Amino acid sequence: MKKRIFSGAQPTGRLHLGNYLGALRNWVTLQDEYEAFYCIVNLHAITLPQDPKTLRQKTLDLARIYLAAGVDPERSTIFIQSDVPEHAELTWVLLCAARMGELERMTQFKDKSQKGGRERSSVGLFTYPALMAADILLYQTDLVPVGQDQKQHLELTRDLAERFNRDFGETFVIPEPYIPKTGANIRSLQDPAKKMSKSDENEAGAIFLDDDADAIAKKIKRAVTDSGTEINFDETRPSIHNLLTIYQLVTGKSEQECVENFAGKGYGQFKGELADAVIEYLRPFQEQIASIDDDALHAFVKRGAEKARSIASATLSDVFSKVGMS
Ligand code: AQP
Repeated sequence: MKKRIFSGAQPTGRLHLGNYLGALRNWVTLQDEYEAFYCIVNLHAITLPQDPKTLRQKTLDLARIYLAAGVDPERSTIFIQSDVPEHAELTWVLLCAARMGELERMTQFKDKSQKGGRERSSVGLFTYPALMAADILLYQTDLVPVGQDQKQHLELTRDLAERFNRDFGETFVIPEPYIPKTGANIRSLQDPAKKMSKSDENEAGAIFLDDDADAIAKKIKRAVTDSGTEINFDETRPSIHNLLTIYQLVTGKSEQECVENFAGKGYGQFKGELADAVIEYLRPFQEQIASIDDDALHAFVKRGAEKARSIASATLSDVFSKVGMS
């Protein structure tokens, strides 16, 4: 029996190179070895205000992105979260197991509620980690490939599962995080103190997956650099470290090969080569996107939801029975 993985992305904004290098790329590699479930987490998306028409379109577009990135619907289950009502139902049970103090410690809520203020933030944004825990635990997931920003949520998921197992008897598999050593924390091109993010107001900080060659080259040219001239993996020079990490991931070179490649070269030449490498890396993905039609997508996600439900409903009925529901 293959071990199981679960991961997802929100159909919000435009996906960027951080999402690709930190998550999607690994989903594709892991689908050979694991039984994979890749969800489009549209219930998470409405924790912040969304335009309904745009959300519906982006939900299908995200399925297209999964496929174009190389997720194979014959090997992996691709589905839309709201098509499997068990996600919302298990969330309620987990919310009753979670403590206010635990949720109050989540840094993502602190970050995301900053803009509009805590008082005006939705309760859904506050309880987001319990929904994420339900996503993972419903599938008795062994491994969760995510970027560094989701580490704390995954720790909470493990705590909730352990607590439930202790209180009601063995129910959930305790999931392990899969956070890649390189690429789990791609930084903004404009401010390396911040992660590359869909919701960053400064669009120059992110390379979006649908940026054309011209836009990619311009953003890399304008990327901030550190003082000094050397191009190496020095953690105290986060801008160059970030750019070189991107170069390493898109070329598949080792750290040493990257450093040797740029020895004695200036920032201008480095940025030019980096831009060419990113453009080439994204080209097959961008060509593939255009060839996937909506009918095929509808069929994949429908089939995916049926498969997902067959597993999710078994877990939920076990949980309901253990907590005393008929
Ligand atoms: N900068 C990043 N570097 C590496 N991995 C990243 N991920 C996100 N940003 C980076 C990973 O991408 C997966 C899908 O993310 P999501 O759709 O759930 O969005 P998010 O984590 O909330 O981050 P975004 O994409 O920047 O969106 P906003 O701006 O809304 O916060 C996850 O595995 C995530 O870890």
